[in-house]
Amino acid sequence: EDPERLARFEARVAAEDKIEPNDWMPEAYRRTLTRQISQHAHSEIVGMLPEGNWITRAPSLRRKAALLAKVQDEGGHGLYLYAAAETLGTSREALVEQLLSGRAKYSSIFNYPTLTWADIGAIGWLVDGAAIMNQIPLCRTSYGPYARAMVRVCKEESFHQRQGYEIMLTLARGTAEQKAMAQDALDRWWWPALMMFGPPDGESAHTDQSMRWKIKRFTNDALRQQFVDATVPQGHFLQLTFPDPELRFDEASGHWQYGAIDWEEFRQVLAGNGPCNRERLEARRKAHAEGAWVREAALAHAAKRRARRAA
Ligand code: FAQ
Repeated sequence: EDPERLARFEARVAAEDKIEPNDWMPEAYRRTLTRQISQHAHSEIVGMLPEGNWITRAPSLRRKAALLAKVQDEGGHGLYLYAAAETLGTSREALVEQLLSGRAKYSSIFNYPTLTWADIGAIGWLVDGAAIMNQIPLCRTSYGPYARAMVRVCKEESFHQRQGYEIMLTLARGTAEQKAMAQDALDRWWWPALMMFGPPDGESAHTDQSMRWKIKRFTNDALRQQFVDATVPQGHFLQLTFPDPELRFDEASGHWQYGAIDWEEFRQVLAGNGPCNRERLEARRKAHAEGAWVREAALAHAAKRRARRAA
């Protein structure tokens, strides 16, 4: 790679200039962004499945309308992010094919099942809460189309987080049975939510380079700590208990200290052995196959219009 062009690129990144699709960029920058943005898009699309499972069983019309809107937002985020990834030169068809063939990753969190209605509350509170913590800094990421996409996505995520927390609050103030459901959901989602931030900094393959390119603005562990600090008081307000006997406030640092994360579980989920990996990919493959006629019809329609315009 031309050292002069590289130096110019690095100077622009250092000056907080946004890199745009037609600008020169190092191939490795393009590759890692395509990887991260497409994994993010896949996560949104696969992330519709655990919650979609509860749309028909939401306990009231109001809850159903809010959940339906949330899941539709996630579909929108996915499409928005695929479009941002495409500006880097890989087609959406190719990216989707990487997901369906099992070669591309998507967030580990969506391989866990939603067993009760309280899980919908816990997902909004914890999973969207973690997503916001990770995505607010991405509004300042160095690649323009990704940064701009994140602004809108974050606004919608904060509505998602509130609808989840409000479900938790209702359950936590409800009957003993409802409170037990809320506690059980927190017990099952807490540790997987902490894993969403990725491996510890010492084992993170991409963090150093991505921080230098200002793709990532904080490390995985820094964001995980911010999330714990923000979320523990919220859980205490609900009068729920975190499934971590080592969780304690450290006066000296001003942070909540947490116990050891089971990274073996994380590795297993990434390797395809989580509780729902197979089911999730199966659902996506089926939806893709059943949507083939829509893609064919859209192409046929576009071809007809082109022919009419040419005539
Ligand atoms: N799950 O070197 P690092 C949402 C992979 S929120 C699976 O640290 P990096 C909203 C990583 O890709 C969820 N894989 O990697 C929603 C890499 O593998 P590779 C999506 C993970 O990229 C809410 C390897 O491990 N959000 O969808 C995970 O620097 C509710 C080494 O890791 C985003 O994608 C994981 N948890 O940092 C929807 C945010 N963690 O590619 C529905 C954007 C790591 O070398 C309902 N992404 N890996 O094969 C990011 O900020 C970063 O990509 C990180 C990982 C922080 C996720």
